[in-house]
Amino acid sequence: MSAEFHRLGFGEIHAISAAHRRGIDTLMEKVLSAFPKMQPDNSPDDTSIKVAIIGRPNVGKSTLVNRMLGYERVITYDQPGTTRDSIFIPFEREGQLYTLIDTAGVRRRTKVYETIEKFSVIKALQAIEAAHVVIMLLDAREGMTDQDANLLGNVLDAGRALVIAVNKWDGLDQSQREQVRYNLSRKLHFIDFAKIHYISALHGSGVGNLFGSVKAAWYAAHRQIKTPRLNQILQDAVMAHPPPLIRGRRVKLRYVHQGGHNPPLFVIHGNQVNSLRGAYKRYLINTFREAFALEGTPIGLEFKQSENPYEGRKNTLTPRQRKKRQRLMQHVKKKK
Ligand SMILES: Nc1nc2c(ncn2[C@@H]2O[C@H](COP(=O)(O)OP(=O)(O)OP(=O)(O)O)[C@@H](O)[C@H]2O)c(=O)[nH]1
Ligand SMILES: [Mg+2]
Repeated sequence: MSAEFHRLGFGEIHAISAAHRRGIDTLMEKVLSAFPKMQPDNSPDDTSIKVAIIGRPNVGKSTLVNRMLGYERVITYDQPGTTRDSIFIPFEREGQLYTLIDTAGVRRRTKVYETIEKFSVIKALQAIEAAHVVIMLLDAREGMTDQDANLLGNVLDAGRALVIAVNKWDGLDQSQREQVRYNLSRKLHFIDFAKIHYISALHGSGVGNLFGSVKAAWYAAHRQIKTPRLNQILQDAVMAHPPPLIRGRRVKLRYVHQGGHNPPLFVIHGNQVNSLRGAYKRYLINTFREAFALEGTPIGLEFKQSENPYEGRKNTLTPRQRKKRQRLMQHVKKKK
């Protein structure tokens, strides 16, 4: 049957059955492949820093994108839901290539908007995935809501470099500003690595400074640190504060190397390392962060028992981040 159609010379022929959904997927793939991809792919010649701007509807994401670009590229409007889909915009600033990703605001969960809500969350997650650095935009007049905390949790889960920008700073008087600063510093206590900027996307104040933090965060996330330097810092840290005794034996941290980047992952070999608690891990993370100026990026730690290097090969990054997220959520809900 197909062969007969072929003879007519129409080009490629797909045999389908619409009623039985046979061959439809292949057909759709073929049809869609003819269209250009919506997103720039991660080709090696794309050296731009990809920056996703995320936040609730109407916080001023598109206004910020325009302000960073220096011209009106995307539509802004005083109504939630103005931006409907992620938009990738390449541009250059002071010799550095960037791709800004304007995203649709993540909506509150309601029955009526359920489909839109799901769509916007999926789109935001994809933008976070596609980005090197996320700028999380908050509304100064509303502070950090549960929705913001959820979204931040997603950024932490993805291990993305992060800059926080508190927008609409122009509308606040001095005492309101102090109040906002105070509330946020308490609520963002668990994300101590991210720089916080107070900006007005509308008037432009503070926007220029974002680029410095974005670049620093990108650099920190991609940095490769030499093993001897790492070990020197580890030994100094252990000397200054020895790890705890477990069942009468001291936990030994013998050796460290970098196991990955974006985010940086440090793999530490030693004895009884699985008994190490959160406080000591945080101490090590803070020490590495300070020693190597790892600003704006989460840091992962992985521990390996020296006796058997293949035992307990576990990536502690994701559970840590999940815990961190839980703590953050509890914290936010408590403070409400
Ligand atoms: N006062 C003040 N208003 C701002 C600021 N930034 C944005 N706005 C206003 O906030 C409204 C929403 O701005 P948008 O940039 O469209 O917001 P958005 O986050 O892109 O919204 P969605 O696309 O719907 O998610 C507009 O009326 C902006 O003029 C700011 O810094 N100060
Ligand atoms: Mg918008």
